[in-house]
Amino acid sequence: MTRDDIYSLPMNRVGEFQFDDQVVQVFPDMIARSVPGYASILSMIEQLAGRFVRPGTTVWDLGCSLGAATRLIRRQAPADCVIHAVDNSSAMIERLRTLLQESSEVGCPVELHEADLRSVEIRNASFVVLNLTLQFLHPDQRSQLIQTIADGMEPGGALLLSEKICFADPQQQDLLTNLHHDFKRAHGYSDLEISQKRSAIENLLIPETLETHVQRIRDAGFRTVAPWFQCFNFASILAVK
Ligand code: GEK
Repeated sequence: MTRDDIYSLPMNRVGEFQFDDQVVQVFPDMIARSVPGYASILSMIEQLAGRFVRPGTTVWDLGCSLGAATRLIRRQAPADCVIHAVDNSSAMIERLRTLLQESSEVGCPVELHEADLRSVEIRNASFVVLNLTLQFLHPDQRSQLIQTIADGMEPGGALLLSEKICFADPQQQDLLTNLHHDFKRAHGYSDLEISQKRSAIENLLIPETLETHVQRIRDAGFRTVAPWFQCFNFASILAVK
């Protein structure tokens, strides 16, 4: 795994973060050292796939990056399912295509889509994953996407939403932000790297509160909405239609 040192040297001007070739090279290391609980969430996605993916249905991994969730879900999916892995970064999709071709893993078909997740037509879905992706969509566009997912899902199907979250209470916000930065430091990021990455991503990744996410999912018609995981300022919600 190539180590992420993209922000290790001082930059005159920190440009906006992009999911380009440079990021693709280091992505597994970057996400593991930046998102507390990432490995635990992935492992639970596999467990949830075992429960919710139904024969003859579709599965959607929206903002799939290098397909970490897709590859785990595939282990659990019946052979007559189709997993749709969607990402609008061509660098991510091309690398995922290569990883799948080189892999000896077998399972149901995986269709790769280099596309904006707002443009996909979801039908006959039993399991939809938005693992750390909704946060990159403008907040005004989030309800429409969640409604599209709800409408395209079979009764009993599940949505897994993981996000970086924020807090209404300023003291809680400060504390959990500091704990997240401690996590990054403990995993080898310097203060310079933390601060330059923050500048690169702050206008792109817009966190909302857990309550806002839960309400939006309820409003879309999911009958059970269960926050099931939180580590500092990252949380994951399971919603069943
Ligand atoms: C994982 N789920 O490893 N349409 C499609 N893709 C998008 C859009 C969009 N509008 N906006 C962002 N992306 C993965 C991790 S990473 C999380 C997800 C992170 C894509 C973007 O190209 C990137 O690959 C992914 O969403 C977010 O389980 O880097 O913090």
